[in-house]
Amino acid sequence: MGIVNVTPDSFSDGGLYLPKQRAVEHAKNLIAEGADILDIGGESTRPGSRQVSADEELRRVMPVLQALTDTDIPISVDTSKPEVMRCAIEAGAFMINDVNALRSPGALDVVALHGDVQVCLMHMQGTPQNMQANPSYRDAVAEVMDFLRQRIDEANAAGIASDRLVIDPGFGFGKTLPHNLALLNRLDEFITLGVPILAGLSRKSMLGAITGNDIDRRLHESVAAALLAVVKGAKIVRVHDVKATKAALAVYTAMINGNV
Ligand code: HH2
Repeated sequence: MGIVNVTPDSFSDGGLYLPKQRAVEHAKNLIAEGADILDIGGESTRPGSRQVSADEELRRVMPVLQALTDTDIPISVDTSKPEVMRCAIEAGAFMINDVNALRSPGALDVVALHGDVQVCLMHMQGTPQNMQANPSYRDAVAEVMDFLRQRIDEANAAGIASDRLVIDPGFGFGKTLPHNLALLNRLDEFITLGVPILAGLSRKSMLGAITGNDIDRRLHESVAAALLAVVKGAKIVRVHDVKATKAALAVYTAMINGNV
């Protein structure tokens, strides 16, 4: 899953793809590099980020989504707002990627009403505004799993079948480095929840905390983290650097298959 951030303030590429034409160009580059899904987002969820209105988010996301409907790549829209979800689905989005796991009032209903759209339910402790202030868990892996199990149950109860769901532990969303590392190391335990796992580790500060590298120099760490996530059971990895990630995953796939 290649990331297309149509925002002025995303943590690694804020402002780069805010003009529509640049976002579309970037999206087409990611497709050429081998992305299987694109994830378009119009609101940064970095720690301390400013929330934007639904209107502003729609102004950013919809023209890019509409410009990409002639490509046949599945498009995910990264949003927590029911109004943005509805417009995105009606414009042909294949997935809603919700860092708030459909907890916003009305979100479950919008997705339930549109029977073929997929949805990613992500775990976050707190909100982007306060999540890194003091993340705390008794047992991060158990608590994140419990949360996702409950969100799967809520989605099912609202009429969203499990074959439409993807789960994500939410690396960096209300977690310290040890929490993030435990989640990565034990990602395979999430397989027991019975729906595919998505992992987003690309360029995140947990990687910088390990190597000391700045955001724009975390390619190697990001590729390693994506590969580890896949080895531990992730079916989708959300990345900025598609080409390098695809190359690493090709080596893994060849090893598993015993051939190319
Ligand atoms: N991470 C970010 C945004 N959306 N969605 C899922 N499912 N999983 C993630 O880990 C995830 C996500 C943050 O990364 P990015 O989009 O690059 O930055 P920003 O939120 O600042 O736009």
